[in-house]
Amino acid sequence: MPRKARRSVRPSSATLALLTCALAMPASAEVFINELHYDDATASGDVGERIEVVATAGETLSGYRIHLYNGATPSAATTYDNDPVPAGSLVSCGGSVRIATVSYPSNGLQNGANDAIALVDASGAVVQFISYEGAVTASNGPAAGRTSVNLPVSESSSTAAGTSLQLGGSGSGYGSFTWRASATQTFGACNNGQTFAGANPAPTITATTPVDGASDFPAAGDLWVAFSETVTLATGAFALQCGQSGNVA
Ligand SMILES: [Ca+2]
Ligand SMILES: [Ca+2]
Ligand SMILES: [Ca+2]
Repeated sequence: MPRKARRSVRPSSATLALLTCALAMPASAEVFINELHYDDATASGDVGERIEVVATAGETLSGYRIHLYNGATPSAATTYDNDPVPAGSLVSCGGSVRIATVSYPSNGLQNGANDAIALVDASGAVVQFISYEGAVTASNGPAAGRTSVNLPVSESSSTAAGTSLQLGGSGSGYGSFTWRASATQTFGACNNGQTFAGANPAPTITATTPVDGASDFPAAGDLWVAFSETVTLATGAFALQCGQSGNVA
């Protein structure tokens, strides 16, 4: 009588090697600062100061951090704070993107002139170094020696609370968008007038060992599953289901 056998499968080292080969990110994948608010007219102190980060292919933001630089001396800006970027969530803004927001206490972000923000990835590499109200050169921290890219827009002590500076436009990466003057804030959500091109499709399985329907797979053989992009596998993510048992070679 045929019987079904079912077992959990743990990826072998060979599996991991295959996954590594198959995991090239889409060329358009990019992580950047998408929105910020640092100064407003609230008499008791700025409110709702935040920095939003977007990952255009929905990639993980685990390990990313925001480092803040005081550029009162623009030629030698120094760090005054650094915080982790939260995991964020997937949001559909044309294409599906991951959006995460770092929130600060009142006056947690300095008001310039010349203050800067470094976005740093999990390996410690600076992926973006921008400033507001003037360029700076960092003298310490992860961006040491680098000169910032100054934003073309800024806020002031007369900026309305509840607004922010945001990237707008249509495209797939930072270069496709432009910074816009203060508008109603959209932290954690799609920016005003910003559309990401292309959906972010779910990963697909590109190859397996054994192939579907194989009849001669050894009982102790390694199972391989290759995906079209990076995936994180939970324990027991796969099971081998046999329609019929038989002799083991
Ligand atoms: Ca400052
Ligand atoms: Ca502030
Ligand atoms: Ca937003």
